[in-house]
Amino acid sequence: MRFQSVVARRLSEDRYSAFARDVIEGLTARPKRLSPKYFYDETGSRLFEEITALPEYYPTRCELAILGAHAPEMARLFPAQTALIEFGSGSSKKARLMLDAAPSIAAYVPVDISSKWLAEEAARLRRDYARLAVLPVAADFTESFQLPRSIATLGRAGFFPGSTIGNFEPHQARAFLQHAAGILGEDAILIVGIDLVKDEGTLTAAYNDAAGVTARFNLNLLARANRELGADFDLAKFSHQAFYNRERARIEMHLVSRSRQKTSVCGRMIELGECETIHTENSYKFTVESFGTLARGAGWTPVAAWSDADGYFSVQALRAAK
Ligand code: SAH
Ligand code: AVI
Repeated sequence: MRFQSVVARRLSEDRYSAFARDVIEGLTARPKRLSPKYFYDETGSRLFEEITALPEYYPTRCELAILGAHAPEMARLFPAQTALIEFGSGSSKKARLMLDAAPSIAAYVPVDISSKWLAEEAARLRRDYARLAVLPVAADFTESFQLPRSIATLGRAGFFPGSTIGNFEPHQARAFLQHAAGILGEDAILIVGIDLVKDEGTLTAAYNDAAGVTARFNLNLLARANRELGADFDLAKFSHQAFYNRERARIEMHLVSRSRQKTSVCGRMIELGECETIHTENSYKFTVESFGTLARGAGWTPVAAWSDADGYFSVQALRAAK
């Protein structure tokens, strides 16, 4: 226990300095940018959970429906005695559908950057799945991290739902898929959720909800910099912006400076012009074909795909090429 708390503290100190470095680098760049991975402190994870329940945010509902109907077919692709490794596990709600459908899963390894949220969800899972080994890993999944030693004798299946892969640039998505192949090993199966290209109205509404939760999620980046870095962003001086960039098939989220302003982060002065934006997230949308090309380019072979009745979302099963 003592050892665990030292590890957790070291992880959060590393995150702190990486966060400070990335905020200063991103806000002194042109155009200004911040990485979406920093949305997810405890407040951000809670706000994301609120987003998933919004009437406008269709991806979670669609993917839950697909998994509800097809998880047993996906589970049949897993090796006997599997460790299910989820990249960016959040509330683990979708993993629960996989666990319920797949008696072959002996261990569940949720990997997430939001360490406190992760620990709480893991405790809930242990309570609800008494015979399952729940082995959370607090890590940035784009970097190398250690898997628990106790899964060494198990097969491995990867789980990457939520269209979190859409938050990467295409070259990063490819690099991530290669990285996941290395983690999961030869002949592994990876189940990936992808949000599909659709009409612009549906797409933009999902990121501009009437209740303003997505705006609060976006602004939490600055609130987090205030909390953790002693920055002095006045949130009232920024507005949320989300639009569909059709050419690049992505939703872009920005924070727009309402006026000319100066703010300080870790002793560095940051200047923003009126209407200048901080680019906070891309959420790429795919077609089944465009995702297939991406996966093949990263050494994976698509072996099955499932969709919802509206064709809004797709869950793909990939097998690592030998
Ligand atoms: N899989 C869940 C949650 C998706 S939200 C679902 O489908 O509903 C994205 C999740 O990925 C969040 O929990 C966030 O904390 C995590 N995340 C984002 N970037 C990450 C990174 N670089 N490393 C590890 N986790 C990350
Ligand atoms: C986690 N990720 C796939 C979400 C998305 O849709 O891009 C994050 C999000 N951003 C705004 N709303 C939800």
